[in-house]
Amino acid sequence: MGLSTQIIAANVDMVLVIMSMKEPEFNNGFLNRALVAAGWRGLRATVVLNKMDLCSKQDGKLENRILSTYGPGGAGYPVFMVSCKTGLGTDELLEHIRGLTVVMTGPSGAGKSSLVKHYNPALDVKIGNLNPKTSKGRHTTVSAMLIPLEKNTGLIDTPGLRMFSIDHIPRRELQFCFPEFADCIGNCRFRNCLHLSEPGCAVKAKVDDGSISEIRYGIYTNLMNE
Ligand SMILES: Nc1nc2c(ncn2[C@@H]2O[C@H](COP(=O)(O)OP(=O)(O)OP(=O)(O)O)[C@@H](O)[C@H]2O)c(=O)[nH]1
Ligand SMILES: [Mg+2]
Ligand SMILES: [Zn+2]
Repeated sequence: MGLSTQIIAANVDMVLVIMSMKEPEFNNGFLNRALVAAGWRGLRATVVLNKMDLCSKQDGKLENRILSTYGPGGAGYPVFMVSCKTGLGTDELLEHIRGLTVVMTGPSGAGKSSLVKHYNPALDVKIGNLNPKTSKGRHTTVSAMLIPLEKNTGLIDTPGLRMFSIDHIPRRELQFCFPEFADCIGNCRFRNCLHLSEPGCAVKAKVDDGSISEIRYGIYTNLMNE
């Protein structure tokens, strides 16, 4: 069962992509694909970086890179840095999803069920331990579950995924899954421009002048070349 099946099951307003900073290690490829998949479904997406309590000063560089790539100034997704362990950032996140039904997705072990438990400690939700050798999760949650948090707010816990498949998205449509490209798509010299190496490309021009993140553009071209 993929995200799409779960989304049909409930009227979902937003996808929360829950990634851990560590244990398991932050996974660019997962996040990139999850954001594309959400965009393809026409869903708003929010990035949640969990396990901030495991981060030290040395991780500041990674944090800044993630923020500038995916957050305001980059792709423009809301980014929340949280810890289910200490509660850091979780009030702000709750404020962000208030009144919405949101579905969580993320790698196994990222802390999706822990977030549910944090908001609703009385709930009998299974939290898994990690494989000590790989620091990966053990696929503890096996089916999707809608947890009502407060009036009109619902959080859908789902089984962790190994990877997000975006194979169903036609190549020429991938550009529409990058929200920061939206403003200039249509301004390219060629109508069917794929923003790779065509002359007069408006997307490429924005990359060159720094208004589209070079890292995000690189993510786009890598996914296009796969
Ligand atoms: N240090 C730390 N550990 C956390 C945090 N959040 C969750 N964990 C731990 O991460 C492990 C996995 O947590 P789960 O909530 O079961 O992860 P999940 O994303 O639901 O995993 P699946 O159900 O397998 O997809 C558990 O050992 C949690 O205690 C956090 O903020 N900090
Ligand atoms: Mg779980
Ligand atoms: Zn173009």
